[in-house]
Amino acid sequence: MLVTVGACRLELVQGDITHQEVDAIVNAANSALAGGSGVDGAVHEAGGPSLMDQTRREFPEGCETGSAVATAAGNLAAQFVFHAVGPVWRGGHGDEDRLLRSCYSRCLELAVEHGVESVAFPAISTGVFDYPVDLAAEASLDEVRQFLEQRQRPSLVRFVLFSDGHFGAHARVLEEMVG
Ligand code: AR6
Repeated sequence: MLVTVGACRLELVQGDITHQEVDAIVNAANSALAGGSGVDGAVHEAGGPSLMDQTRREFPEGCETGSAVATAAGNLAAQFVFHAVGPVWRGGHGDEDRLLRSCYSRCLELAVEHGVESVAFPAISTGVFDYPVDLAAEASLDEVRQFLEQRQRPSLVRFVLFSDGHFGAHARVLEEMVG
C-alpha cells in the first residue's frame, strides 16, 4: 500500500527489514544497545559485528527510550542503521504514546541530518515490548505523516511489517488516515 504526502511516499509492505534496499533501516533496539531477539537479532546477524563494535565505541552509555542513534550498516544493503529504543508497554500509563512517536521523529531527523532519502521502519515496540499493534500503528503513522507534511523529507518512508496481522493493522489505520 502506498500513499503520497506532498512529494513524499509513505509505503507499507510485508516482509523482512534486513532485505530492504533503502538508504537506512531502523532497528528496534533496547536502551543498552546490547542486541537481542526479533528485529535486533536479525539486523545484527545480517549486518555483522561492525554494528556492535560501533555502538560500543560511540554509544557506551546506550540510548534513552524514545530516541535513536545512527551507525553504518555493515553487510546490509543500506548505508545506515538507526537504532531506535521504543517504550515497553505498561498499560498506557508510562507515556508510551509520546515515547513511541519520539522514536519515529528522531529517526526521521537522523535521516535528514545524514542526507538519507529512503528509510524503512519495523513496527517498533510491538514484539518483545508488547505495545498493542493497533495503537502503535496509529501513533507511528500519524507521527510520520506529520513529519513528512512539515519537512517534505525523506522522499520514501517504508513500514516493513513482519506478519499478516501487523500489515493489516497498519493498512487499516493508513486507509482511515487518507480516506
Ligand atoms: N523484519 C521486520 N519486522 C520484524 C523482523 C524482521 N526481520 N523480526 C521481527 N519483526 P521486536 P520491540 C517484527 O521484538 O518490541 C529485542 O530483544 C516483530 O514481529 O523486534 O521493539 C531488542 O533487543 C514486531 O512486530 O522489537 C529489545 O530488547 C516488531 O518487529 C526488544 O526486543 C518489533 O518486535 C525490543 O522490542
